Amino acid sequence: AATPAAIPAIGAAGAVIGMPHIARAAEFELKYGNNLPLSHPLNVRANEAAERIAKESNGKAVVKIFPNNQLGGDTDMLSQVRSGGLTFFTPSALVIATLVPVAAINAVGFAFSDYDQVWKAMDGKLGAHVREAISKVGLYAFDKMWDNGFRQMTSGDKAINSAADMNGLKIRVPVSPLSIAMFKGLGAAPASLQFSEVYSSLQTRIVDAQENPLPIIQVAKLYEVQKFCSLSNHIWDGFWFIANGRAWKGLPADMQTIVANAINDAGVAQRGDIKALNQSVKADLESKGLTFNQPSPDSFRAKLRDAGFYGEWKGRFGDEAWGLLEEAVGKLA
Ligand code: X2X
Repeated sequence: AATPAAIPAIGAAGAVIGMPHIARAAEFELKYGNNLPLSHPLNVRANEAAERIAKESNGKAVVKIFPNNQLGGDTDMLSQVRSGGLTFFTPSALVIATLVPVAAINAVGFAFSDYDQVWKAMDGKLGAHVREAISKVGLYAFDKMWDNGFRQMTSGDKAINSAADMNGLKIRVPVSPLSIAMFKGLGAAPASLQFSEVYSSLQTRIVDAQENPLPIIQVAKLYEVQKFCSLSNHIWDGFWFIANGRAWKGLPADMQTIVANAINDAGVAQRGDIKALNQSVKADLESKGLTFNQPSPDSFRAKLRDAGFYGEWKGRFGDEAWGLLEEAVGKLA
């Protein structure tokens, strides 16, 4: 096949390069990997941040983005950012919790009811508590968490109207102990799979259902392999933008400022994108064949309570983190 003469934004390895016209080698080459398609706001805004970093650093710092699991799935990228093979990674709170358990605190089932609660908590004491825990494993977490969204359930055979419909349901969840515990508590048969495997596992019916925010269902084309979408809002999920601790400390202070400002500002803009998409995506997904329903949270909450989910996870997260969560959302257990 002919090689196009120049696709300026795409490097040889498929990486998107912040400022490709800068010919000399950058002093600081920062590799960023993530698990989402290029069209997701996470990548759109990260690309803007990369351009700003190249410009403001006069080409000294260049961020190369490896989207869409090009460098492996979440588990691989998490070990790469720990070893320094990757400078930056954006794991969901659910996923970084395999390393930093308290990071899953925002994902307790049916805790947050809206974005005002979410950002007050994550930009406030709860987020600070989690960032502190992330720093203890040698990673640096930027101040502003990025949005994944409220997670919704999709299924292939029948709509999920209440917790009773979840009995024995084979549902894919991220590689995360909290997700497994929660869906077992709901009576389902959850399977942990990396995001890179979700589309094919639904297509081949290894699992019958999955759960993700609407913008991901759209960009990953999950409507092609699912029929129903239940607006359960069961978990609020966000991405921590993290850096390898040694690489971060190795950047001079002026570079740290440029990079942190660009990434945090892009994160705040990305939150706005997801909020806007939440309004518009449903109609698009309906036109592509998904049938929606909106169940009451009551039967799900009651089932989780009866299964001892809240009591168990209060114990696992500890009184301090649980107290900060309840400060934000009210009494849970
Ligand atoms: O794997 C998922 O479901 C995703 C994309 O939402 C996360 O990164 C947790």
